[in-house]
Amino acid sequence: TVNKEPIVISTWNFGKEANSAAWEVLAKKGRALDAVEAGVKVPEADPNNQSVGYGGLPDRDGRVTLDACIMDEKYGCGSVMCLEHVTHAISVARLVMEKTPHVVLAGDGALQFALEQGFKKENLLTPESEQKWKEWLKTSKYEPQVNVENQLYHTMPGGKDNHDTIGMIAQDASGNMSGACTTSGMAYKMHGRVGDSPIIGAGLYVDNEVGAATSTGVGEEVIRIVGSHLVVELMRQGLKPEAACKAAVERIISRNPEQAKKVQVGFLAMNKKGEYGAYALQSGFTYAVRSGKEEKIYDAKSIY
Ligand code: SD4
Repeated sequence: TVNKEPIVISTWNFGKEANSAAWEVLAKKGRALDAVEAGVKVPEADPNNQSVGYGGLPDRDGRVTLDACIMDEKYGCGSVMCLEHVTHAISVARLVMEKTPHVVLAGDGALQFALEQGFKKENLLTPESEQKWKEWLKTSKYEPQVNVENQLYHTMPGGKDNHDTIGMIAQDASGNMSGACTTSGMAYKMHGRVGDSPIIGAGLYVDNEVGAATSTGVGEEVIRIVGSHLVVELMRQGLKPEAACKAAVERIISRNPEQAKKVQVGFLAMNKKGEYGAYALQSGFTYAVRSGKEEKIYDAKSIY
């Protein structure tokens, strides 16, 4: 049976405020797609959130580059990768889906499209984020370092600087599901680096027949297993959301157990019954739920 009581879930503690914005749409029997866009715009615009949108930590060249994607109830999807100068990457991703024959726009082309659609060119690097970057430059070599992202993740487990991509999934009063995922990506990444978040099937996947999933953490690990799509397919085979998320996490471990101990990846999923669950490699992954029945932050179970 398909759940028709609206519900929204999203990654990390700040998902709570984002869920509230999504809930305003859902409570009025609005569309899940509109709800997830409205929801993730909240952290995108928050300068205190240094991992999404405005105020996001820059790459090692000092440039804030955003990754985002959105998916509706009919396999419609849109994505922007490495987009600069526009806070609401998710809204640009939605317009890629609705106004172009394409699914993905990247870099300069994504910016060009956004400006044509009326978005204003902004500076996304706040003084606070610039300061942190300059501190980072003092000790970090200004050249690609193998596993620098892993070191960053490792030193900040669940920390503010790196672990806070928002992925959101909603189900509306018609029982339809949609999802959105948006991030400034890994702090101090190489310029041009794209994570899992804007890759359909990796950072997000929605199959309105089955359910939806999203991910957060070291994107490289998620891309290798096409994580969110994997979680959805496991739910199709009958696994509950939490069990499906756990199986995806175990897939990451099976590839390289030593590496998996050092990094964080978390999955969050919901099925058509409105059942939800999550699982992470490391402890510290939290997610927020809002429905007619509850407004709550949960700690995800984890392997380590
Ligand atoms: C990325 N998955 O760019 C994102 C980062 C992230 O919490 O989730 N941070 O790889």
